[in-house]
Order: sequence, then C-alpha cells, then structure tokens
Amino acid sequence: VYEALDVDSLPARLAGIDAIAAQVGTDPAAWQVREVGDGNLNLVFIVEGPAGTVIVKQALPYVRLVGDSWPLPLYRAFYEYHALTRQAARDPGSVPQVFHFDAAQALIVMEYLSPHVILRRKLITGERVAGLAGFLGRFCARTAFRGSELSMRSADKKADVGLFSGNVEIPAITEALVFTDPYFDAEMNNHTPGLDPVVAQLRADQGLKVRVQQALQRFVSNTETMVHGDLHSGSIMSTDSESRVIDPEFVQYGPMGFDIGMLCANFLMAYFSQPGHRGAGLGDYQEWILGVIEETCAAFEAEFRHLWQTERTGLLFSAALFEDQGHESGPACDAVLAEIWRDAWAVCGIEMHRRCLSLAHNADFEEIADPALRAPLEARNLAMGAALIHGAETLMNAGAVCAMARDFNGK
Ligand code: SR1
Ligand code: MG
Repeated sequence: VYEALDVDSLPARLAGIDAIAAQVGTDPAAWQVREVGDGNLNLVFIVEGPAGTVIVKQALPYVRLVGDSWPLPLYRAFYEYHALTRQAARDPGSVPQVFHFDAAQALIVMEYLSPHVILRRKLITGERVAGLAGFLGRFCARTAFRGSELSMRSADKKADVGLFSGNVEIPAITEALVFTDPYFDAEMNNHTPGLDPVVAQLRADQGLKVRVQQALQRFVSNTETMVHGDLHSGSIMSTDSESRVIDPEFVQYGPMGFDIGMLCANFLMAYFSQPGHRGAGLGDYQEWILGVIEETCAAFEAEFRHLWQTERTGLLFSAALFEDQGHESGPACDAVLAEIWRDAWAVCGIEMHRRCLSLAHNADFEEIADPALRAPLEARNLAMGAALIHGAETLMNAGAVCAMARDFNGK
C-alpha cells in the first residue's frame, strides 16, 4: 500500500533494499535524510550515508503546488522511470543513473548529482556553464531521432507508444496549462499587475489562438518521438562545466520539435528577465544566453544530420527510397528539420506565454519582487512569444530568433 515517505520514516522504509544499501551503506541508522523538493509535484529526499549519497524521489497523489484538491495519479513515477531508461540508452550519460524503482510506492532512487545545481538558479545569478549548448542540442537531437521511426523498427515504436499512452493526466496538465489556459480567463491563471492591456491583446488575437490550437493538435496527435515533455531550465542540473537532464515525468510521444522549443523558451525568459536581477555585466550575460540558444540549435541540427547519415535504420526515409542520396543528409533531411523547427518555434512562443499567464510561473520573472520592474520585462517576453507563434512557419533560424530577442529587449 502506498504511503508517502518523510525524513523520519524513510530509513526504516528503505532499509534492506540492496541497491540502496550498496550506494549509501547497510546501516539505516547512519543515514541522514533531508527533504529538498522545491518543484510543483513531488517529494525529493537526499539520503546520505557512510558509503555515499542518493536521491529518493517519490510522487505524491496530488499536485504539491496546489494541494490535495488536485489529485494526480501515482503512476507517473512508472512513466518517469521508463523515460529515464530510454533517455539513458538514447543519449548515454545524459540523465542520472537509476538504482531502484518501486511502482507501488511511486519512488525512484537515483544518482545524487553533486556539485550540480538547477540550471535556472545559475541563469538567475548570472553564471555560465561550459559545454551547455552542445550537451543540450545533442540530447534533444539524439532523443528525438532515436525515439522515432527514423531509427526504430515500426513494431518497437508502436509498442512504446502503447506503453506511454497510459499516461493521461500528466499530458493533460500540459494541454491545459501550456496550450489553453493562457488564452482565456482560466480559473488558476494569474499575471503581474500592469499586464492587463497586453494580455487582452493576446486573447483577442484570433489568428494567434488558431496557431496555438494547431500546435496543440500536433502535440496531442503527432506521436513521432518520445519527448521529455517538460524540458525547462529547472529540469537541467549543471556544474560550471557538466550538465544532466532530470525529471522526465511529463514524458509522452509527441512532436520532435517540442523539447527544443520549450528549452529555447526558457533561455529566452532567462534573457528577458536579466534586467530584474543584475546591473553590471548585464549586456554580456544576455549575449551569452543568446549564444547558448544559437549553439544549442546548431548542435541539434549537426547531430540530427549526423544521425540521419549514420543511424537511419527505421521505417522512415529508407535508403532504398533515396538511392541517389545514399545516406547523405540532403533535401529529405532538410524537409524533416523544417517541420521540427516550425513546431519548435511555435512551442517556444507558447511556453513564453504560459509561464507569465497561467499557473506555475518561473522564478526568472517571479523573483523580481517589484511588479513595476517585472511587468515591462514580461511584456517584452509576451510580445516576442506572439511573434514566434505567428512566424513559426517561416522562422527556421535560431540566429533570426536571437536577433528578434535583441529587438524586443530594446523596446
Ligand atoms: C501543476 S504542474 C505545473 C507545472 O509544473 C511542472 O514542472 C510542469 O511544467 C507543469 O506545467
Ligand atoms: Mg519537473
């Protein structure tokens, strides 16, 4: 029977599990436990023993951010576990190692990353991370490509889509909070005072709402790869030179551009929020963030083209159909990438909207205490989000997106 852990009960509850004892030590009386979860959904414990340290993540049967008035299935831990195993296979070394999984208790015991911290904290405090863009671009490309029928056998892909299709309530959060609520006066919405005219303008833009619904249609019906589903800067942990992706509980099969689009949105929000956090060095640091966006997208493209040439072993775009090109990354790969970027830039704009308008804002803006300082920065972010949604079909180039960000930042 499921029971939520707490710092006092955890050692006795997890004592005797060999995979945990092997990491922290066999005597649970010597374990030190801290609860450190600061996300919206789960309990997260650091368990430190004489032999080492692990993370114990346990799902709660409700949304932590809201309370037990919003129940949420425990089965999300099952999907997170399976997502972690697939990400580890598709991009080795990119995610924490899993030591133990207990479906009934909805808990995953995994590698403690140290001295990593949540990337969003680094972006707020103005720290740089070497190698970040290459790592993230390759992660997005490898998981997108290797989770699709460009690489997978059709039967294996169908089986995996079937497995993950049992995850209903978690994607429903994204369908509501990300794609729908920002565009009407939904119950859980909130926004900074001073933004009313900007918000009214967005909600009156019928063309924008059509494009957002088209993006939602692709999100719910296009199962082309296994996406992380919540790849924001709070789902990345970094040192000053090494990064990992965590927290794939929003996993589902969806469009290949979804993760990189959401990721770029979170870098853009870090960019627009910077004037609320620092004085000296502002311009340099903002340019560093734009550089990360451009390099992430370049690394994505380079890796995707490389995989196209070397690992196109699945049903789609078989070499037999493209004999004249062999395994070259030519016009066929260009066409697939064009669709990816169209989806990505639309999702990017939508994510920029939802983090200022619906439930679950991000710390980049929320930690700017003065609403009079925060509102104009959020307004730039909202305006650029709309421009991305409107321009997604023609805007395929990260350089153009960064130039657009500089323009909006000056307004
Ligand atoms: C109710 S959950 C709110 C948000 O937290 C998660 O991290 C996802 O981003 C979700 O949209
Ligand atoms: Mg999360």
